[in-house]
Amino acid sequence: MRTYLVTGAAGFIGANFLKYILVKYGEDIKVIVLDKLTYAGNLGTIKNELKDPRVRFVKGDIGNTELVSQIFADYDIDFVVNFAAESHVDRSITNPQLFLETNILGTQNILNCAKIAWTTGTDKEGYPTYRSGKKYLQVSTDEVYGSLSKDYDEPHLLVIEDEVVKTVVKGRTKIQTYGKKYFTEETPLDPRSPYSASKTGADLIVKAYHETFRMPINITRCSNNYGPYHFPEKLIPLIIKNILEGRLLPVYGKGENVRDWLYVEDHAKAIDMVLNKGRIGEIYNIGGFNEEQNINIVKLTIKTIARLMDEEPKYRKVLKTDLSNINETLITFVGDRLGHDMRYAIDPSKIAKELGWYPETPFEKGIEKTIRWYLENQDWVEEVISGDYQKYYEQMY
Ligand code: NAD
Ligand code: TDX
Repeated sequence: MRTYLVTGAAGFIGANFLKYILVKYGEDIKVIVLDKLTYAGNLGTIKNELKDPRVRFVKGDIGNTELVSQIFADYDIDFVVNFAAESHVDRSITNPQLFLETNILGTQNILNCAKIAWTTGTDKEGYPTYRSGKKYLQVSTDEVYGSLSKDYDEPHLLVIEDEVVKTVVKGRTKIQTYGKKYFTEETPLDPRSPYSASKTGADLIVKAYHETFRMPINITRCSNNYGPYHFPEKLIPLIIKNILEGRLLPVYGKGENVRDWLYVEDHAKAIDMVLNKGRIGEIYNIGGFNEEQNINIVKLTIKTIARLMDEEPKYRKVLKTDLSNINETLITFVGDRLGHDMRYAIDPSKIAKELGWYPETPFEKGIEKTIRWYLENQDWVEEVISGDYQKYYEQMY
C-alpha cells in the first residue's frame, strides 16, 4: 500500500498522471491531491477520480506551511509528486513574481515539510536519516537547459545507429531533427525566461536538499507534452480551439521554433517508472525524439481536423464556423515571444537505458487522439475558459 501526495493534479499533466496510477495500481494506493485551483486547475478534469474512495482532495497552496505539514501529519505519505506550478511561459513574462513564489518557494515548502515528516534521526556525520521507501519527485522541464541552435532550416533525417536510441524510437529507422545537439542530464542549466528560471530555481533547491540533507529525491525533465485536458492557452489546444471557431491561428515570429513533443500518458508512465525504479538523487530527461517546427504543428493540426470532419461528419456539430474555412489561411504570424527559445530537443537515453522507458505513442497517432478528444469534449473546453482564463485571454488578444 502506497500513499501519494500529488500536487497540481487538477492541471493537465498531474490529472493525466492521477488517472494513470489509479488505473494501474488498483486497491494498492491512496492519493492525496493538493491543488490551489488557479485558472489552470479545474475540478471538472478529475471529477470521476474525486468520487474514488482512494482519492482525497485538498484545496490549497503548496506554499502554505501549515496546510502542507498538516497533510503530512494526517497521512503517511510515501511518494510526493510535485506537478503544481505556474506553467505558461507567456504569463511568466507578464507576472514573473508569481512564478518565483509558486515554483521556487512552494517547492521548498513541500520539500521541507516532507523532510520533517520523514526524518527519523541523524547519522554519525550529522545527516538526517529517513524512513524507508520515501521519495520526493520534482516534475521539471527541458526549458531549464535553455535554447539549442537550429542547424537545419528543413527537417533533417538522422539514421539511427545508437542501440539505446533504437529502443526509444521502436520501429523507426530515422529520426527527424533540426539540430546537431541534444539536451542531456549533463547539459549546463541556462534558463532564459522567468518561467524556466523559476523551474531551474526549484530544481536547484531540490538538489540542494539531496546534497545537504540526503533527501530521497528524483528530478524529471520532460519536453513539451500534448494530449487531453491541455489548457487552451498552450499552442496545440489553442490552435484546435481557434480552428473550430474559425478564428485566426497566432503563430509567434516565423513559426520556425522547434519543440520536442511527447504524448502526456507517456510522460505519466515515465514518472511512475522513476518513482518506483529511479536511482535516488538522479535526474532523468524524458522526451521522444519528436522534434517539429511550430508552423508544421499548426499545419498538421489544420489538416487533421479537416480530414476528420470529412471522414466523420458527426464531428461537424462542434464547428462554430463553415467547414470551408478550415484551411491554412487561418494562420497569422504575430509578434514574437520575448526571448523565445529557438529549439528544445531531449536525449532520453538515460531513462531508456536504466529504466527501459520509451514513448509508446507515435506523434501522428497522438495528435489524432488528442484532436478527437477535444472534438468530443467541448463542454470541458467551455468550462475551463469560462473562468479567469477568459479575462486573461481578452487582455492578450
Ligand atoms: P498546468 O498549468 O496545466 O497545471 C498546474 C496545476 O498546478 C493546476 O492545477 C494549478 O491549479 C496548480 N497550482 C498552481 N499553483 C499552485 C499552488 N501554488 N499550489 C497548489 N497548486 C497550484 O501545468 P501542466 O502543464 O500540467 O504542468 C505540470 C508540471 O509539469 C509543471 O511543474 C510544469 O512545469 C511541468 N512540465 C510541463 C510540461 C508541459 O508541456 N506542459 C513539460 C514539462 C514539464
Ligand atoms: O499562440 C501561440 N503561438 C505560438 O506560436 C502559443 C501559445 C505558442 N506559440 C509557440 C511558442 C512555442 O515555441 O509554440 C510553442 C509552444 O508554446 P507553448 O504551448 O506555450 O509551450 P512552451 O512555451 O514550449 O512551454 C511548454 O513546454 C515546456 C509548457 O507550457 C511548459 O510548461 C513546459 O515546461
